[in-house]
Amino acid sequence: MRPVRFVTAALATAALSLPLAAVPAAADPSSDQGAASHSNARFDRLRWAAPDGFFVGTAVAGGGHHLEQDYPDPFTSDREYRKILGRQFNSVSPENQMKWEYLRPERDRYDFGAADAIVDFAERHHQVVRGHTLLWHSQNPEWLEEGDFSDEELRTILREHITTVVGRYAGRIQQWDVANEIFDEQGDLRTEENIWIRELGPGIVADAFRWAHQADPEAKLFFNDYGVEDVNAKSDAYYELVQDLLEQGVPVHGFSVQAHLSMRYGFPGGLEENLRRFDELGLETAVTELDVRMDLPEDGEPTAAQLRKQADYYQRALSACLAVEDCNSFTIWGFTDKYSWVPVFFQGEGAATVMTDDFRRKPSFYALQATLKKAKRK
Ligand code: 9MR
Repeated sequence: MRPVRFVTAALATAALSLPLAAVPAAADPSSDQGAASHSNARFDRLRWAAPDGFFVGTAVAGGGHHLEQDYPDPFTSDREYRKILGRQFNSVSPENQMKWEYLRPERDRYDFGAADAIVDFAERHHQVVRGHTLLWHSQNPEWLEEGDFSDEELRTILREHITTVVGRYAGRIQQWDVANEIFDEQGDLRTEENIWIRELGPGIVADAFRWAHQADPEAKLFFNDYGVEDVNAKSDAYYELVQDLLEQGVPVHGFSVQAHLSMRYGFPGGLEENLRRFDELGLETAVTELDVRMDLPEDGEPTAAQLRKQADYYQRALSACLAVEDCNSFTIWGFTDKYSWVPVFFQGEGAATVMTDDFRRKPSFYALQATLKKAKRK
């Protein structure tokens, strides 16, 4: 079968007709000297298209579901993947490599190997890093979840973890997802699932922010969750909590929406309004894990209409963020379908990212690129 070329003629011409003078000349380590394909040209990159001070990021594939797939570790083994990662983005988020189960194989042993490699890569490529995550109910090591600790011990374990991890990367991580997914769909705290809240009470969340702030006063500290794109019970719960914490002087700096979207549902039309109400509280906001999954036809290939609809979701999510003053960070949860978590977790769904398995650009890639360029010109 002939591979579909997703480049529309109009977009390709627009990109190629840019004056060469518009292309910055400074050399950087992500320079694509020697690369033949126009798709690697500097002016063609999302990070170049982004307005000043706006970060366009991706998750860095590794750990988690990747371990069960029949390919080697993407970040360390896939050269093509690494090239695109370094060239297209100016922000990266470890997909799994900074979660507890990776950083803390044992109570008294940290393993920073994979996380360090990502932070080093990011610095070489002039990228910022979003740290993910410090307090969560999932992907915790067994010794922690099954351990028999007193409240005091648990508190010490969390405090040491945050101090050690945030301290290690102090000055090198732009934003931390301090607390991840602490509310359920109804807007109730996960008092059963989340070991910290269950054992130590809700006040531990504020402490986590305080400890993180002590360890790195520069890093912006975020609440991060899925299903909070719209104004709804869950995002209302964050809105209340954040106001309460700010009144107490707790160092909370940001609220971020993951945005794992599905074409089975309409686009969350309240996204901009929702981000704006947090912005008006004085917080930064961010889109941290965008992908847009779809039901795949029998042959596994999305139709042109599906790809157009997907591009529209990507464009609207980015536009909502760009429209809100302090929404400066926009991250997609992987850039190639090859490594997406979606088909592993949702049977029959997939094609959720902006590039095909073999890194061909989908309409959603061009939608992001065009939207960034338009914002840059303003
Ligand atoms: O993409 C991650 C995948 O590799 C892991 O197997 C999975 C395990 O929970 O976590 C995925 O990332 C999640 C992120 O850390 C938090 N928000 C939801 C993401 C998708 O599940």
